[in-house]
Amino acid sequence: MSVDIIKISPGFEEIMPEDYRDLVNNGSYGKGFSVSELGTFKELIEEHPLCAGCGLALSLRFILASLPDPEDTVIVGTTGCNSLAEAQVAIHNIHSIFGNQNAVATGLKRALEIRFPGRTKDVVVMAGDGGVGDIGLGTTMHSWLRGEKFTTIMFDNEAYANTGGQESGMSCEGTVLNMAPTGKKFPKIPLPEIARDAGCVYTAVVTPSNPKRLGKMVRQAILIARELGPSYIQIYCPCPTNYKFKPSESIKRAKEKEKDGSYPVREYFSPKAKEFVERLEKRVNETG
Ligand SMILES: Cc1ncc(C[n+]2csc(CCOP(=O)(O)OP(=O)(O)O)c2C)c(N)n1
Ligand code: SF4
Ligand SMILES: [Mg+2]
Repeated sequence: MSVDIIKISPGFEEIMPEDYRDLVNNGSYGKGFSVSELGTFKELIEEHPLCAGCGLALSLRFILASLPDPEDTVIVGTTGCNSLAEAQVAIHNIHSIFGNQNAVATGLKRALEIRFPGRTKDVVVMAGDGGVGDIGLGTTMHSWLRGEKFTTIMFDNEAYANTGGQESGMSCEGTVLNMAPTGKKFPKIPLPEIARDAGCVYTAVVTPSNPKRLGKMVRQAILIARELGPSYIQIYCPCPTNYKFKPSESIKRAKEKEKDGSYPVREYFSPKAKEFVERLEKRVNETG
């Protein structure tokens, strides 16, 4: 739970693998790097097993590089493609039973407040559209309705990808997938709007086509959740494997969906969240 945990005990520097030394010495722990500096520090994610061109893997990299305090963050995940990558992440993370992630995050956030009074510990849920918006919707919604102070991030690949391509509530109407051969009969769930009505003080809908924009939203969402209440980020994650396009076309696809209106990038701030962000920005401008 602290940067001290990853530090190498005196006398063991020579024995630890090069990779580990690199992470401790050059990683983003405690240094406040931003996503635009990727490539200048050791990343928090190692080689992962996700498919080539996976928009979810790319988004995860950007999120990890944007966490305000990675050393004081706990990720709560659940079954889905992202859970296969979370084992490679050098941040504390919990794998909860499918759909339970926001209930687990609630308990964890409250326990951390009791265990570490006066210290900031960020809890961030990261899960797929099936986990957040379908099978876990009950726990997701109730954490929002209770005003729990953590961020929920949905990797929205518009399918149950991990299980071979079923439609999800977040698939668009008409979508044909391996296991939805006749096309989805219902429209996409308007979860960002539901999140707002359920009490999220900040919501963002975005794609990984612009890393800086995504990074800013992630940071904002976490800082707002610390102070004010639940925040929600929904990231379109192109899935070349299930949607059957070339891995090299993922970013192009994300940009097309932004442009054609099927994935409009947008943000909502409650009045208090707006005020909070303006204060933060003012402070950053004043201190340079
Ligand atoms: C309680 C429970 N129900 C169903 C499953 C089977 N299951 C595993 S992953 C998954 C779908 C995951 O979809 P999503 O959350 O969108 O993640 P993705 O694989 O698309 O990243 C399902 C239904 C399970 N593991 N546990
Ligand atoms: S199936 Fe899709 S979402 Fe899952 S790892 Fe492959 S490209 Fe990514
Ligand atoms: Mg999915």
